[in-house]
Amino acid sequence: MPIRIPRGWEIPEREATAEHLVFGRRKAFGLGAGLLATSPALGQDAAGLPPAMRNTRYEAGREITAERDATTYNNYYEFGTDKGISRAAQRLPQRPWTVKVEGMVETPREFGIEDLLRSMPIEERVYRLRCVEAWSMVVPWTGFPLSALLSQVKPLGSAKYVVFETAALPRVMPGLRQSWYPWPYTEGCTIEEAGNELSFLVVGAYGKLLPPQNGGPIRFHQPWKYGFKAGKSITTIKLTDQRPVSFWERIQAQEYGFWANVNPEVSHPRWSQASERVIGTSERIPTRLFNGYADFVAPLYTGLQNERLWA
Ligand SMILES: Nc1nc2c(c(=O)[nH]1)N[C@H]1C(S)=C(S)[C@@H](COP(=O)(O)O)O[C@H]1N2
Ligand SMILES: [Mo]
Repeated sequence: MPIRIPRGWEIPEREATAEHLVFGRRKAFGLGAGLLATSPALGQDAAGLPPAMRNTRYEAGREITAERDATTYNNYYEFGTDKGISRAAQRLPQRPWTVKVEGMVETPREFGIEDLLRSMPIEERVYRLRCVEAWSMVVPWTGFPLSALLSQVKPLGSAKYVVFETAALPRVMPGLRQSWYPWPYTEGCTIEEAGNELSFLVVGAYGKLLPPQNGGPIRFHQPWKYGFKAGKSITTIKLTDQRPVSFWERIQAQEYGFWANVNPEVSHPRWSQASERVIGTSERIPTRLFNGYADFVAPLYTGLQNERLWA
């Protein structure tokens, strides 16, 4: 830490298929009208999201889930316990929005979402998402590596964990009235996991600003872990030497642990994790170890055999 991640547009030409460029802040990027006119992906709703080239290092190997499915089938308990919260979530104000990065760092800082959109190495990654409930999708997220943000604040050598705290706004989140839940929704990972190249802070999806129901304006995603590890609508990122007890672990530690790495051979106490239901089709497909990302992340867990690494 910090690890430098090559930006999508820095990968060799032969690897980059340059699928689509998303032109948001046209003026800010000084793009001429000619270029804009030739861009097929130019869409009005892309305003605010900087140009993001797809990083083809991360192959999903499956068809991208329809945008409509990914943005209307959501888990976001602050808005309700069923999947149909997308309309209710529109009440979550997206601006102004700041993310505090604090705790065991040399220079604690508060970042405005606009600053992050301007200054971070933004790229698109098509990642698989596997929920612990045994369904999955494939989403083209726009964002930047967590390590790029952490290098701005310089974690201290004593920092061992990264904790994500997410928004809790009773005025717009009816779920918070269910006071037996340990709000705010909090998640975390080790500093080594945080530094892995796959650990991604997401600010967009499908070439648009990330909609609130998917965790707008900023959420986390580690595609080798069950989806509940991916905190939505993050307000604070804290570096600490104490392992955090996250939202689901506090509710039911036997079912939802700290590590929560995807493993088809380790059943949830109440159901099998061997296969998953693909959202948008009625297909069932086999689940893969580390959700298919073992090449990237398996080395993180050498020497940790005594930990409960799987959910
Ligand atoms: N703040 C918050 N973040 C959250 C959740 C939540 O209820 N609240 N649900 C998690 C779960 S269980 C999953 S599977 C993913 C779902 O992300 P998606 O709706 O974008 O598919 O978000 C995760 N992040
Ligand atoms: Mo989930």
